[in-house]
Amino acid sequence: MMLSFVDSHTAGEPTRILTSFPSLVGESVAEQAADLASRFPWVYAATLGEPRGNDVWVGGILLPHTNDYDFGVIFYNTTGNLGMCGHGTIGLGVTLQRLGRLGVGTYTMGTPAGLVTVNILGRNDVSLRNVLSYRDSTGVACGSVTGDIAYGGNWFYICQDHGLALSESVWSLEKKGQALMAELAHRGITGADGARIDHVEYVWPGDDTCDARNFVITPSGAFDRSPCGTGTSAKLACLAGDGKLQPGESWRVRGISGECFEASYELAEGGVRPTIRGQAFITAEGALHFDDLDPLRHGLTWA
Ligand code: PYC
Repeated sequence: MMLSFVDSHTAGEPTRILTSFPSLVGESVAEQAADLASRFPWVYAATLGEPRGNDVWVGGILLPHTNDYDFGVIFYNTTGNLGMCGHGTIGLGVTLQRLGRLGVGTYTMGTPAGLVTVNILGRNDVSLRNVLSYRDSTGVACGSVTGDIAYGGNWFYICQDHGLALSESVWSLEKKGQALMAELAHRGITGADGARIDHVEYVWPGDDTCDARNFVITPSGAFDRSPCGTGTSAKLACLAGDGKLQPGESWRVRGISGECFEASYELAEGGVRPTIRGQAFITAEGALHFDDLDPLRHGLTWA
């Protein structure tokens, strides 16, 4: 079996878009994502994990257009499906330009989390108007820290009183973020309707070049090299709730790679609709090979 792909990075965070994939069953993107998980459970580790990648990668399976949207996508990481992915959307926009399928303009994108508007602004420049984002609870204690629980297409625990320093090694921050994520699950702290919190976002004050810095742990346990589009969306919902950012006001967040996303929001029923703008660059394209004779064709997973 062979699958065609295009790779890109958005602020250092890699995205691998599969441009050929067997048809998935389901009316909605959420149903097709469920079909992917049940019939192709190997795809997560095989297309993103070792030996073809590692747990930093986010993948996307491109779905054909329907009457409801111009194109669809199921984002995933090495462990399973993501509801949405902001950096992946910016990477996908640049990938579709590279393939000659999109030019500068505005398009609708179906995702399991809902409809997203994608604006191709230039060759490497993309913005997205994300799904409804909202804060579910504020000041939730977990051990020695407190955090807001908010949704931006995925569920986040957003923590500012962590006492951590950005000068600390990324591996140490990653380990602490993983431990906090495990502690949230252990204590039964969830998003709305018992949704699993699968991202932890540490936030620091900004400086004269940005409004905030962040460091985000993703469901695979790896840290997001970019400022995380869905995490930025969740944070915007919190800033709006606290009256610290007005609708339409620009907010700039710098991720651990040093690159920034520009963000703003509109008020919407039940929350905010964030707009996130960033840049992505193509890094590779080709075909993944899965040789029937290769005992490790479905990738390596470490316990
Ligand atoms: O940019 O939304 C994002 C994202 C989610 C996981 C990794 N990146």
